[in-house]
Amino acid sequence: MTSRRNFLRTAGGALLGAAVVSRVAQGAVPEAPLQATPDTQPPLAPPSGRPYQPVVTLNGWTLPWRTNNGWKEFHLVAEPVRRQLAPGMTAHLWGYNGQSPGPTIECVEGDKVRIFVTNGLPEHTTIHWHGILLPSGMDGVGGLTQPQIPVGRTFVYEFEMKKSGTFMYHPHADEMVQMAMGMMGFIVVHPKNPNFMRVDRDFVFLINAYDIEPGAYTPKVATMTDFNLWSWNSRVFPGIGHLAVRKGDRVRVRMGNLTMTNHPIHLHGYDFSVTGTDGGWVPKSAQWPEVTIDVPVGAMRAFEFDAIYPGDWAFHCHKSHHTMNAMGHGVPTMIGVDHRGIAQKIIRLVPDYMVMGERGMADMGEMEMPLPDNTLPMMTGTGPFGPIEMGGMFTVVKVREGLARDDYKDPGWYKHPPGTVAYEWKGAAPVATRMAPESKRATQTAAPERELRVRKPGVHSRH
Ligand SMILES: [Cu+2]
Repeated sequence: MTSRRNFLRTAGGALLGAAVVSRVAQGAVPEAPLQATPDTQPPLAPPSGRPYQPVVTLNGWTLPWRTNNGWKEFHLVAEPVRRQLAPGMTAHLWGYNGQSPGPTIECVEGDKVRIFVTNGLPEHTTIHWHGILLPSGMDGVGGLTQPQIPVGRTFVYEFEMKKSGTFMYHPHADEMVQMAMGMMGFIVVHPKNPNFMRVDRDFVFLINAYDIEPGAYTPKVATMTDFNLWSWNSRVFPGIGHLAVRKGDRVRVRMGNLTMTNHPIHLHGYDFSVTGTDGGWVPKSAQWPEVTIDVPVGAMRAFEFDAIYPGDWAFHCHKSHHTMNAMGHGVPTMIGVDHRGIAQKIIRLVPDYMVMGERGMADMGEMEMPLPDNTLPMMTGTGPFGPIEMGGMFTVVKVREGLARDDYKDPGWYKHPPGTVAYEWKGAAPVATRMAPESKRATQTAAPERELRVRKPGVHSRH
């Protein structure tokens, strides 16, 4: 984390000149810490106030605060940021305090919070506190409950956290653009009683999506549903952090969806209980079991499980397009098409043309394909047994024996006990009974003429 003092010094005149700031008795705006790395940061244990089990933000961090006369004071700076989506691709986004999403805000039920929001964007903004019960004038809807925050100015939001739970923040100003550019953040309000809904590990992330042409840096802001980068906290596999879990821990995962479509989020190896939404905690008697939880648009879900099964457990969105990166978008289906002869002719005209997909697309997982600068292969990542063939919304929950209570480092790949890995049959091959092959079927007398339209892979059309 770097100091924001330089920023405050240069922008100080504008900050202190804002009328809203002078209403605060203490006058000075708290420092706005800045995060320079997209790596998952260790949980921030509360230095003061009521105790709680802090959360871990996947590829993110928690915003430090100061206490001032009974108020917890935070400072968010909305600004353009550069976010690495995964090694090999950086996006030019808008976010808060150096990253997109912005830092997670953590506090405790009953806390009075004062959040300073400085606008370092090229246009006005606001912040809406999604799910928080607060005075109407603090709700952050530009034009409806407050004037927009002009460029270079700082506004102050003050409210009491009336209930614990899972919430988020995002602009309610030029919303389509500002959310497509990555402006959002997580809010966790911990229960006053630290034993209520207590867990040992508590992971949070926002589900977001971008449309960035291979080779470009800035998202297309008018895309409605056809995004090509499906991300968790503005990261895609293999850039999404692992969830390191100690065997025996009670684990909670909380997610919020700020994309234009629902995401059925699936965890392997476990069944889990749905324990919360952005509306509140689900009472024990009403919790229900799942292995996939659908997170609707503009909604949040929390689920919990006891980590009793060690292993490397895949954790991903179950829409298979959402576990592909940009180069997988708009690729024509070639399965069953024999284009040996035609490929030779095309290569004479387009030397870098590649034949692909005629036997499925698994080859893409290991293929060294020439990519434009600043994009990612459609499926990527390597595991202990070879290419993982995933992208987008995919990561691994790594349940291990003997981790320290506060150890979230990547424990490496799981060492399977002998005799517990799927294996190849080496005995005599059984004789399979099959339908007659297509060519021998009586009805098929002549093969139909095939008309073949060949497109180069990765063409992103129909927008
Ligand atoms: Cu999805």
